[in-house]
Parts: sequence; C-alpha cells; structure tokens
Amino acid sequence: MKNIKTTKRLITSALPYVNNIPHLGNLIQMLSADVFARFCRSRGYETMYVCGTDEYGTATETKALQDKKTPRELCDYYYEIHKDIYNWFNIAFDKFGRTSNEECTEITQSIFNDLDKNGFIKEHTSQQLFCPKCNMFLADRYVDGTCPKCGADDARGDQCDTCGTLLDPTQLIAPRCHTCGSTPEVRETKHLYIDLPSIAPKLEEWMKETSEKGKWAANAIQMTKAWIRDGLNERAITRDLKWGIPVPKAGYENKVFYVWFNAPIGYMSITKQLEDELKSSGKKSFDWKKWWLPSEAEEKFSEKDANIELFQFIGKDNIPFHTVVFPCSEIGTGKDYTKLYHMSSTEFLNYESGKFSKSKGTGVFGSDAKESGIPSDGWRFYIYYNRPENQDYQFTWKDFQEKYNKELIGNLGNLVNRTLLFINKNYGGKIPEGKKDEALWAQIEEKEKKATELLEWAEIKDALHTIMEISDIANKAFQAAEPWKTIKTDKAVSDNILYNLAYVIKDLMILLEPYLPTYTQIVAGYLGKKIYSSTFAEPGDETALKWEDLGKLEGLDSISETSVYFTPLDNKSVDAFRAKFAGKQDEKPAAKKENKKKAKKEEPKPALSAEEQIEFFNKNIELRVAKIIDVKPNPEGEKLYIETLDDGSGTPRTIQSGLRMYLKESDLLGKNVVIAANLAPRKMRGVESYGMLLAGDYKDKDGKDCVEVLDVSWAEPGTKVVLEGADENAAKKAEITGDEFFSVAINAVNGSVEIAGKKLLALGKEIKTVNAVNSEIG
Ligand code: B3M
Ligand code: ZN
Repeated sequence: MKNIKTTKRLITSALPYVNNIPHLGNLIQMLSADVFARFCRSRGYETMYVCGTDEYGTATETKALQDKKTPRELCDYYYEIHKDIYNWFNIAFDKFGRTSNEECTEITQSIFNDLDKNGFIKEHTSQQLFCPKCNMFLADRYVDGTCPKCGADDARGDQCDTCGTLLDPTQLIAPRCHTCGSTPEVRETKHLYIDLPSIAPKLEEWMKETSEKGKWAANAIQMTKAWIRDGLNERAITRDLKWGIPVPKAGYENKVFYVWFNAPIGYMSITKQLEDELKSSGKKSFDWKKWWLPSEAEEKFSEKDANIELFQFIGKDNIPFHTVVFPCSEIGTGKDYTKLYHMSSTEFLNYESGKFSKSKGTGVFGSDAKESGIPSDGWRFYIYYNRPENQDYQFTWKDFQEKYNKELIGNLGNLVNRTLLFINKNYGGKIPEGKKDEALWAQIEEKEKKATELLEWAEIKDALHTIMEISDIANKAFQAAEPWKTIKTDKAVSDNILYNLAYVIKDLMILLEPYLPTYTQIVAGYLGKKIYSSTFAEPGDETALKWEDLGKLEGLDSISETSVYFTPLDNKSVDAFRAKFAGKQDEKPAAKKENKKKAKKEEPKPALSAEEQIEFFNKNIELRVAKIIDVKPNPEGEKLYIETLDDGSGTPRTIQSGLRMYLKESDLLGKNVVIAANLAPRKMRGVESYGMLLAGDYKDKDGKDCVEVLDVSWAEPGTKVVLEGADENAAKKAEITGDEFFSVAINAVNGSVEIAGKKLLALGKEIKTVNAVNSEIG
C-alpha cells in the first residue's frame, strides 16, 4: 500500500496543439488525467495536475499565415477556445497554461545549457530540404513522402505512423512539400543535436526499472523496447523557424528549438506559470522545483522521504517522445528532474466509419459537444466507459445512445431516482432507520476495493465498470426487497433496503465524482452532502465527503426534492446528431478502389437489386475459409503480397493481394480469412493469383487508410461462408469473373458483414469486423 501522506502525484496530459479545436479523441487524455487527479485528491494525495497548449512550431506559423494573424495572436485566440472547452468539460487542472511564455523559455534554455555543458549537444552541418516555392527550409512535419523502412507512402518528415519509425525528413523517399506539394531541394544548414546514443545506457537502465515499477501501459513498453533495441540516433533539436524558443548559442540566432524539445518541458514551465501567477496575485504560492527538481527547490515537501510519482496521460502516437526523448533530456542534465513513473498511453478513438476530420467537418469536436444539449457528464461517461485502452475504439451515435440510455440512465440514474423518490414519497423525505445489510455490503465493499486498486494505477475504464457493477447490485437489491409491496406488508424490509441504498448512493457519488463531477454534486446535494473536490488555487471544503468516507453508514438524515438529470436520447435526436456531424462524404476507400479499378475496366453493368444480388451470390459466388500459411512480398510489385493458403482442399493455394501498404506480414500470417474461391485466376506482376482475400477499409485517427482482413478464427480451412438462410451445399459456378464478383455488394454495416441486409455466416456464426465497421468489403 502506498503511503498517502508521503506520496505525491504529479499528473500531466499531453499538451494539445494550439492551432486546432480538439475533438473527442483529443479530449481523452485531459479527461483521463482529470479522473485520476480528482481521485488522488479525494484519496488524500498531494496532487498537481498541469496541462496547457503546445504553441510553438511550424504548424502554428503556417496556420497564422493562413488566418492572417501573427503567431502570437493566433495562439491567444485559440488558447481561449481550448480553455473554454475544457472548462465546459469540467476538467479540474491545477493549471492549464501555455508554452509560449518566459517560463518555458527559461527552463528550456537551462536544460539545454546543462546538456551542452555535459557534452550531450553535438553540432552537425546537414543537408536539409528547402522548398524553393515556399522559400523556406521544411521542418519535419512539413515534408511528406515514402517511409524508407516500411514503404508506406504517407510518412511525415518526423515519423512514419504506419511502422512507428522516427525519421529525419531527408530519409523520406520521394519527398514532397506538405504546403505546396512541390519537390524540395537539398541545401546545407547547421543544427544542434542531442546525443541520445551516449545517454542510452542510462535510459535503458531507468526504463527497465520504471516501466515495471510504474506499470506502464503495454503499448508504451513495447514501443520503447523496440526503440532501444533498434539503437538510438542523435536527434536534431533546432529548426529554421521564427516562432519558437531562441537557442542560447552563437551562430544560432536565426534558429529556434524544435517544438518537441520544449513541449514536454512545458509540463514543468506550466507548473512554474502557476507559481508565478499565484505570487503576482498575492495568493499562497509554492516552488515549482519542489515538484520537478526537488534537490534544488527552496521549498521542500514537509514529509521526509517525499516521493513524487509522475503519471502521464498521452495517446499512443506520442509515446517515444515521453519514454525516450524527454527522459534523455532530463537524464543528460545530470540533475534529478522528476521523471515519468506511470505511462498511461491510450489507443485511438475513431468516429463512426472513419476518423475525426476538421476539414471535412466529420466528428464531434469540443465546441460541438458544448452545443449538443447533452450535459458534459454524459459525454464524460461515454468516453470513460469506452476509453480505448487496449485497442482503438469507434465512436458511433448508436453506441453512444445505447450506453447513455442503458448504462448511465438505465443503471445509475434509475437507482438514484427510484431510491430517492421512494424515500420522498413514502417516508416524507426522511431516510428510515435500518441496520447494515452485511451480505449486500460485503459485495459492495469488494467492488469498492477493486475500483480503488484499479484507480491507483489509473485503470480508468475498468474502475468505472466496477463502480457501475455496484449500482447494478444495488438495483437488484431494490428489486428483490420489493419495497413497494413490503412497505405495506413487512415495513422493516422496506425500511432496511432504503436505509442501505441511501448509503450505497452516497458511496457511489464519492466513487463517481472523478467521472461525473456535476451530477455527483447534485445528487450528494439531495442527501445534504458535498463531495470533496479541489485544485491548487481553490482548496476544497474539508468537511466534504472523501474517499475515506466510503463504506461509512453514518451522517445521512433526510432527502430534499429531487429532479431527473439525464434524459434519454431518442432515435430522432440521435439521427439528427449523426447527420449533423457526418461532414462531407468521404472518398471511396483505398483498398476497394484498388480491387475495383482492376476488375472494372469494361463497361459498367446495370446494378442488381437487393434480391438479385442475394440470388446471384447464392448461385455463383463461392466464399471459403482459408488459413494463411505463408506471406512474402512480390519483388516485382511494391504493393503486392504473395500469400500461400490452406483452403481445406489439400493443395496450397496462391493468392496475391495489394495489402502490403496496409498490413505487416505478421498481421496476416496464421490467420483464418475469407477468400473468394472461384474467381478466375489472374496474373499480377509475374505471379498467378487464385482468388481474393476479403477485407474492409477504415481510416485511423490521422486519416490514414487502413485495411482489415475478415477474420474467421473459429472456422476450419475449407468451411463454406454462406448467407443466412442459404443452403451450404448448394453447387456454385466453377469460375466467375471479377465483374461478376463485384456485381454483388458485400458491406460491413455496424460491424456485421452482409449482402443486401443478409448476414454472412461461417459455421452459423456471423462474420464481424472490428475496425472497418462500416465499409465496403472487397
Ligand atoms: N502537442 C502532440 C499531439 O497533440 C503534442 C503533444 C505534446 S506533449 C508534450 O499529438
Ligand atoms: Zn512548398
């Protein structure tokens, strides 16, 4: 067990880029850190939660140019928008600051100077890409091209999102200027580099220990290990830009620090910003170093052995910057800066059938949520309930409606409403006397213990599900005790259940305050109570209920008039939301386009009706399960894999597919997939292909085209894949053309693979997609 008195919790969430309006996917990090910070405060840990806008860099400069503002004006403008949105979502930062200020400059330069003094800064003359048309050196993100490692053609200058490799823009094959698309030329320039290879041994030692002790998320451990294994390179930390932190070194007057060098330092400088602001407004302040550089702090934590645990909340695309580059900057100074303890790195949240896109107007953005009429706690509930912890999660309105109506209202709201209403109606608002129901509380206490343990490690989603189980248990207890009957027949039973449930509700409000800060205070108010909540600038009311009050059956007396807070979302409003946020229609997804392009060279045939498609499929198209037993690239075709499959016939089958841009060999190997088995053979780049693998498309958070192959792990090779209601043994045409195959539209609809509304089955079980939930299958 942690010592709550001496353990401090320093909490950060990734600093959002200032030049965008955050969407629900971006909000996950701040919201997650908020739950954790609220929990820590209620638990009694001294807590500091900082976040702020990430303001420097090319993206800001470019956007400012577009909007005809100076970078400063642009940042001021968007900073307020960000702040407003997070305020509406009730995120209780100790400080929501920004990076474009003196504090950040001062600390960044001081860290740089220490690194330089210790010999970890190198100077290199390099070839850099210069766009003659834009008349500027192109910094990392402003170059697109083909990844030299995996061949993806949409790598950015700093990173390939397909394989995760960190890149230097000059490594890109066929580079393009991101702004104007023209081919940049190579020019000579001088830059400073951080010598990661020399710091690597220390990093590795630190990482091994901390990742275990601090229970990093699996994706962070995996990615960091891969980085260390592949060997670290020196990384440039300066850029040819104006909007950034000046480099305190002769010869670098026209350059600034790379935004990723100073961004994590922003966590420190925002803490200092809080210190400075409190000081200048004459309020009780503190020394930022107490949190970040304890050995040099004037003010120390009062307890001996104060132990600061840094919990960081980020999306998976930011992992290496937080687990490798930033810790190396800290280690290289030789000072004891507080380093990452627990890494909570989530997967992506996608929107409906694709991704959030501001330019297309697709998805729910912070500002939209605000205007939706749905309370912020409703949004919070959904996001936490489905937090993408181990895999990407798809936001759909249908799912939102379901979780909102069934879980939030049907489970929690229902318990609160029926219990409090019953007491108001039948007991005149006075909570009846009763005795502790030991059996009920044994179950509840077990769940409370579990939720607490989960929250200690920021297992936010699992903890919420555990808390909702308490509500479910309580609902069942209400149901079983039948107070509406027993109040007349056996009043002690009715008294007892309402007495106990009033305290369960009190506990639930304590447990849920981190998740639903508005709702829980309202309900606590009905019970005549407050739930503890605080920030550094606004200390909480010490008489309010805290985590330590869980399980205590004392202190409640009567209930005031209640009203319903969450109202169910009806189909009509959900349909309206879906339409409103659908944005402009996406283009045809990539993989299907590939296949269609090849198959549909000839005149298009008139489309078949739904019935005709079903009939045509049943008579002609043969789908079968096959296991991929070998995958290799076709050396003649950069996009092609040659797959060898066991299709149950005893003779291996060769199929070529254009999946190389989307999937690794290991993603395919060993999988049981669905093939179009009677497609006429076709030669592609020198190799004959016998059939086709069925797959769907989707876009990830960054809008990258991805492909998911249909997975039928439960069925043996050779199993027929048929439409529901069709005869499995029906004879099919021996061979069909590509055109015939594509005359039938196979679609994934909300994750179910179907043709004209009829589901595709293997061994009677529906075939589902996980990511490509609404897509064409081809
Ligand atoms: N602004 C990147 C991002 O939002 C970046 C995070 C900085 S955290 C120090 O993806
Ligand atoms: Zn250009």
